[in-house]
Amino acid sequence: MVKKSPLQIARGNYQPKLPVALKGNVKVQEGAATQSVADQEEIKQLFPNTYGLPLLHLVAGEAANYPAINVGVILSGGQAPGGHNVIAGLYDGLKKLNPASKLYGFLGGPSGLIEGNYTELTADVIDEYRNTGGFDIIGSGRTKLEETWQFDNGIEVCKKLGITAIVIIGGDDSNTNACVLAEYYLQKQCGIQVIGCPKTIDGDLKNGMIETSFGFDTACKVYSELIGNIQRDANSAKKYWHFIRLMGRSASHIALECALQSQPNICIISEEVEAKNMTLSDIVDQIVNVIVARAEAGLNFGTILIPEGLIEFIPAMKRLIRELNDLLANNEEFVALNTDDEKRQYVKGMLSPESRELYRSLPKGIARQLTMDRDPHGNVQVSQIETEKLLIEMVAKNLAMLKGEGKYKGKFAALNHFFGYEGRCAIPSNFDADYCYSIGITASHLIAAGKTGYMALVQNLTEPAVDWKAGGVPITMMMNMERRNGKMKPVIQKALVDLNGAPFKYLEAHRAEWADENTSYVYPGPIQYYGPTEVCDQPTRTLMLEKGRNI
Ligand code: FBP
Repeated sequence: MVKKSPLQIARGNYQPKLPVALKGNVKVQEGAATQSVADQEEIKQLFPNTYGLPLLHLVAGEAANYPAINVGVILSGGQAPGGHNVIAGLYDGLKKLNPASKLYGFLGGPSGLIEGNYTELTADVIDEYRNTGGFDIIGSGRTKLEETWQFDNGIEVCKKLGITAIVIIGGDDSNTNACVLAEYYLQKQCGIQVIGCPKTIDGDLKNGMIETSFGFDTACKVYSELIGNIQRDANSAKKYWHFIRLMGRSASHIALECALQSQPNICIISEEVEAKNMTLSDIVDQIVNVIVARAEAGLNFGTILIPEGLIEFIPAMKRLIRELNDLLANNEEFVALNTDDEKRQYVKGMLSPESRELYRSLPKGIARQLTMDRDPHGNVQVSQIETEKLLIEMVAKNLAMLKGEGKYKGKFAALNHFFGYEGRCAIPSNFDADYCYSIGITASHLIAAGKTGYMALVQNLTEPAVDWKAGGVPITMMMNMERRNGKMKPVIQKALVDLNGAPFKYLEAHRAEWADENTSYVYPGPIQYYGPTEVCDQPTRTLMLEKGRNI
């Protein structure tokens, strides 16, 4: 018998709150036809069968008889709190429509579909995982579904299991692949529907339709608790500057949300760095100015939040990374080189003069990290690049110089942290538990209505769950053309921090006050699952501000 904590046991019995439209019988209503957010002609040509589909709304309907169906579900990419509840919602939704329906889980991510690794998800299994964090129910993976042989293998595997619909729970790249798969299966007329669900702690899968991806809420609450704890420690010991790097890939949504929750002394936003064309030394100067000012007030401590993708947004660095991406894509010559030094020399020989200069100036460790394997989607693995250490090194040098000139009299002792994996499998907050369960139920209705190429949609998320609205958005609607691995590809447009948006404006309006000697730290404390709704059910500050609410 597996031992469980009291909270695990209690969460097993938690019944997620549902929007009123998903509680009883449901029908799917078609709304307006759609078009892609950009590059309409190219996307239409690439997706002739799934382009321009209408929006879908789930509304109260009559009782109806649905045939039993077999569905396969895939967890794709990085873990995000709430994935198990999407699966539980999907299971409950399918069983409610017809108890003879079956749900299969493909193991280890998309490769489970291609290789035919699966398990049937029965009531016993689902009950074990309700309201839990993690993706361990079936595991996840980053295999990219893009080759026709993979799609054809998928058809064979589905035929064997009688599966007529696949649900892919993933981020922007995985949902792009879901759409490619939906289009291919329609072209082949093989009778397999594909539905996507918006997952990622990074918060960058959002747009006019998707208000937030699931997992962002819980992960940010976990990191904000830790940042708050560090701030209490800093304010007690008064001797360390904490450089805290936060996950989030390219986008700075996590850093921004954590700043809104905890009010650190400094929060760097990569998108602002790029917009202002800042160099690495501009960023260092900005940090140094705050440290010197606080030191003058006798405060030799503080907190600095750094988004993990920062390095990609420093314009010169961005050029370097673009050159490296093109240079290293399918480059067998590079792969065949044995030592780091050989690789370094090879890369230096191939770069443009400006990028070569920058590459040479970087500490060897960082330069090596930039040439490490891309993920299967062609992204630099920014979680492996220790920008916080690079900044500490550069800030320390700068302060030592100022000390020599008599312009800085403080003491600088720095500690580095990286928060990412700590939050990805946390027990989902009430928000994520409810949101994910609703997404799963929504997916079951889209399947029952015979839809394909859609993402399950739950909106109106700053209202109580009972007032949320459910539906479906054609995935092609969210697409544009982008350069990946050296080629133009159709992809779901990533949402970066909008510098004109309310969350960034709030940071901008308050950061001088947070940086100064009147330390204004907030200590969010741990996620609360039971208690008053204003403590337990609040969405992120980002979502509140984006919806015009006060925080
Ligand atoms: P997804 O985009 O797949 O949701 O990944 C989220 C993330 O946690 C990023 O924030 C991070 O850069 C990356 O995954 C780390 O990847 P890995 O789990 O492969 O180390």
